[in-house]
Amino acid sequence: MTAFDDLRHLWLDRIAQASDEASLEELRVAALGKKGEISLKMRELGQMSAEERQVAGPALNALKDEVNSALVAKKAALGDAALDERLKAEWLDVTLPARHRRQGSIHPVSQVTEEVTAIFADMGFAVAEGPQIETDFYNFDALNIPGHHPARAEMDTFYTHRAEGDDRPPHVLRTHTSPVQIRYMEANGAPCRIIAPGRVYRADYDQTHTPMFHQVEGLAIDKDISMANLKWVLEEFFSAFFGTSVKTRFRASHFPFTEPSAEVDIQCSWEGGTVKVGEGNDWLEVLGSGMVHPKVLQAGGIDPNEWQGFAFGIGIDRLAMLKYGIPDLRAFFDSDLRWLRHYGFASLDMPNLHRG
Ligand code: 2U9
Repeated sequence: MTAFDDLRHLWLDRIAQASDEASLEELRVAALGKKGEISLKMRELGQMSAEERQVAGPALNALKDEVNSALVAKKAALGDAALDERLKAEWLDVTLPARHRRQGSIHPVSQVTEEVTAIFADMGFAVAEGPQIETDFYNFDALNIPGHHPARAEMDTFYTHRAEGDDRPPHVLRTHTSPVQIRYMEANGAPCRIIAPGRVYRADYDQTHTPMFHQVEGLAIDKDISMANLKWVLEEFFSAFFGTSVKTRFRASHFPFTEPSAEVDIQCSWEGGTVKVGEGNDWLEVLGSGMVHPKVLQAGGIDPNEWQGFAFGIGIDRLAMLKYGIPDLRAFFDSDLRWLRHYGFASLDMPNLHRG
């Protein structure tokens, strides 16, 4: 069968010399495709005599199998070689340092809110939250600030717009977080011990006021709570927050929602234009407080003949400025990246809160 031997050598040589997968595919079609040389030879078997076919049939089949195997093997070899080439050309130095990515930072207001929350949580206060857009009932009436009360005007309230013909009183952007506490009293009754941190809004803008700022208010209601408990809680709080023992001074004051009411100063010193908390003979006003007014308890659905409690309100932004020496309140809300990088905190940067 020299003719088949020639054919065999011819195709095995061609396959051996194929340099890429495309030319190998062309060879496969030319040999074994429908009109391929070996396929045509297979068809010729039909015209052969039975004796001739008995010899040529198995030889052609063997040739077809051999060429097919050679094609498969060559295809795998070409694939391996291509992969080797790529692996040689493409490489990665896994020892190189990672590309630098700038990290964001925690805003001082968020940081201080976390710190304040952690300290009060330690004293058994839960955190309550509520809507920033309120009805005038929750923001004012329930807090003993009726329509004609001067405090309404004093609070520089932002009012929402009402559609023509809608005579309901407009909603307001809450001017304090007190409505959160009214809602909490309504929902949970007494006793209670909560703080309400969050954003509040007043139409006021100058060096010490921004139209949005942050407060944390506290409320503790029980059968025998007094101003003495309030003083202890506040001194405990300030000492933990500033990391040093801090004395407080209560001055009689007036708020519609508390009776009696007190403004609270913390002990500080002024030296070279900088204020230091917890030392010296000066005083710094930082918060308002008092015993919750009976009408306010009533508005929250709590019987003032059975329960009483204290409440207080602190500006968070002011606390942040004091603790971290930040001079300008307005910079808090400028979103200046250089400022944020300078005054911002790393995500796990929780100071050791001093327990006195
Ligand atoms: C309820 C009852 C009473 C919260 C209080 C103050 C006094 C106060 C200011 C401090 C600095 C606001 O951020 S600030 O400008 N707050 O002086 N806040 S008593 O009294 C409440 C709250 C809720 C139910």
